[in-house]
Amino acid sequence: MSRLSFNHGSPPFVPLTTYQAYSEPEMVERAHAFYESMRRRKTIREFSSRSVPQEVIEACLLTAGTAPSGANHQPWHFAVVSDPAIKNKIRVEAEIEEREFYERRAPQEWKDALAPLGTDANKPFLEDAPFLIAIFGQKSTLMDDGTAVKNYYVPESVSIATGFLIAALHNAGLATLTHTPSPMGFLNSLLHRHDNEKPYILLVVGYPDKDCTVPNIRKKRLSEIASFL
Ligand code: IYR
Repeated sequence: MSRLSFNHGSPPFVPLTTYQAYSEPEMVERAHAFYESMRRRKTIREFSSRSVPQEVIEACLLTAGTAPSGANHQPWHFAVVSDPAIKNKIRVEAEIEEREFYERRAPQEWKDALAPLGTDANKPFLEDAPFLIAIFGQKSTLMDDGTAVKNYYVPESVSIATGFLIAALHNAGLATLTHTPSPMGFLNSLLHRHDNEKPYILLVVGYPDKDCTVPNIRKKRLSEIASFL
């Protein structure tokens, strides 16, 4: 039996009381309304330094924490950074890796793929944006007695929670950038995270700068992303 306290309820099964049913017309309306909201989300790279209430971030993290996960182990940790000194250290370390990436490591094909996005090794948003959320996946959950409980489907679980988080932040009126300095092991030492945790994404969160522009790119049509059999 799992030793994780959050996976032990008494009684072990309870009636489903949270499910909300809608009529078919309501379902259609809600599905379209959510799409109309989500399709306005754009990844941005030019952030305003305007501050964001921490309560908004906290509520969005609670939403992320509702994500499904392997064996309900919830193998994630969100390190929320607003301290300018820590943001500066993250920027310095990230730009070292990014310069290496753009000047040496990245194959030409990868650089060609990134060209339409206009990215480069300079990452001012890591200091401009009010919040950076470093998202870690936990290979195991460390118990108070020092033992470790193995986690399952960690990348899948962390990615789903990250999707929930991005949607929640967008819904709250904030913009994000899913930044992936590679490698980003420096986040463990800067943010004091144990090495059972692997950084997956550095989510940059805030308001768009007033002169923010975005690449003129499109999402695939339904027929390009789905088949019905
Ligand atoms: N990590 C680099 C490169 C980069 C890679 C991909 I794939 C992107 O979609 C965007 C950027 C950077 O952040 O610039």
